[in-house]
Amino acid sequence: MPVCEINFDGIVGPSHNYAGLSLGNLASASHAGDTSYPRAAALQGLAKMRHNLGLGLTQGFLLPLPRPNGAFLSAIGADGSEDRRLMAAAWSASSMWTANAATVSPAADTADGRCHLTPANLVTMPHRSQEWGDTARQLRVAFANPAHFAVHDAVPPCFGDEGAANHMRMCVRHDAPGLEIFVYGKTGGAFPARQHEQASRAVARLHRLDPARCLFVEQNPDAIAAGAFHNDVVAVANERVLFTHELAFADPEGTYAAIRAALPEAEIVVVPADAVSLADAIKSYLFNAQLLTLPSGDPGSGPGAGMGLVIPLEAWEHPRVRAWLDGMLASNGPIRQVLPVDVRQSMANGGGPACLRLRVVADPAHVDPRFLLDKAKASRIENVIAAFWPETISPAELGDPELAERVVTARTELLGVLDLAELL
Ligand code: SUG
Repeated sequence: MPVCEINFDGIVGPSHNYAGLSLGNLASASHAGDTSYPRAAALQGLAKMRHNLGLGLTQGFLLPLPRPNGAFLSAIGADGSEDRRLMAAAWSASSMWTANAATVSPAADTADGRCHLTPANLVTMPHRSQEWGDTARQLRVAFANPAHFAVHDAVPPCFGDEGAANHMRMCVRHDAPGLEIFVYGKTGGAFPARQHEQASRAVARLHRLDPARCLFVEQNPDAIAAGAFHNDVVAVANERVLFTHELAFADPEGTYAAIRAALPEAEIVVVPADAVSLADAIKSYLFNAQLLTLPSGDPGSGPGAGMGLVIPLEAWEHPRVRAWLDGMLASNGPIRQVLPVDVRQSMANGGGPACLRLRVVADPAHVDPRFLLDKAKASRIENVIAAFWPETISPAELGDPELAERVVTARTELLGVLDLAELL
């Protein structure tokens, strides 16, 4: 099979809830305390995967992590007197946002010709800092072939790393050598800068990237302060195209010039703040989109032709964003299609279509097939979700032993139908 981009979506876990745990993530804060719909959330996520599979793309998935996390609760000596937010942290289904699972460098970029993956330590947020050990375990099963993959440990916790959400790769074609762009934050006003420069640099070294084909770029502090807690809330790249808000980077012109110097084929689509303000971009999640090279795209017009932008419905329904998108489509630029999807349950926690997927450029034949989706497997997953995922969870229920048992059973059933019980 040829090397291609495989999107690994996180299956939304049965404990999905709104606890308002992520400072700096405006959606998480504004939905704190709401009742969540885990079953609907997981079905929305699955529908997005089916949608992309239907475009003729290769689709994979990653499993929800074990929750509630008893090891975390014992490590903090939980006895009921602890802050409720710590209980909520142990129940979080945040591993659904697999853009934060790891940073991935395809084989074409690395000195040893293997695809390298480094799980993100996610240390800035207590609920997310618990993910990486189980994520690494899972990645080591999915990408077990040592001839083709290297799965590292996370970088040390003194450097915050948020994974692929702060990493973009540009290239003429997915299987060609790429320019890897690491976006870090220094400050974000009242909000934390979650990606540290030294974490990005460590990942680039671990992945044995060519320093001449790496860029380290500072995120605009104003963007973080406005709620862009990850760079993928304000920019997304695919092959030769960068789709970005004008205010995404601290030094936009310097960033574009460096990209063009390293990749003369680069096409940079900048959305100006007077058309879509930073606030509108963050509210609508226009940029938290999957920018995809469509297999059905215009053959013959060169590499990267026929790109589609999978956006959340919230962006499609936003009048100023819609006006900009209509203009973009009419201009016949590199992005030819806009494809809205409904991931509202995830969006209410600040996770759009791009947050829900981890991109791995590789030959699908080298990946453990149990992590790849087809129609029949999608139906099996759907049946388990429909039968076992709780319909609703209110934050007050977190900690309830009966609900804990339901959540554990739901995940066990899922792993069973996927023949992945070794990850229990
Ligand atoms: O880390 N939300 C996630 C959203 C992650 C989005 N990912 C990307 N942009 N790639 C976060 O802030 C909310 C959980 C809560 O409040 O219950 C949360 O963790």
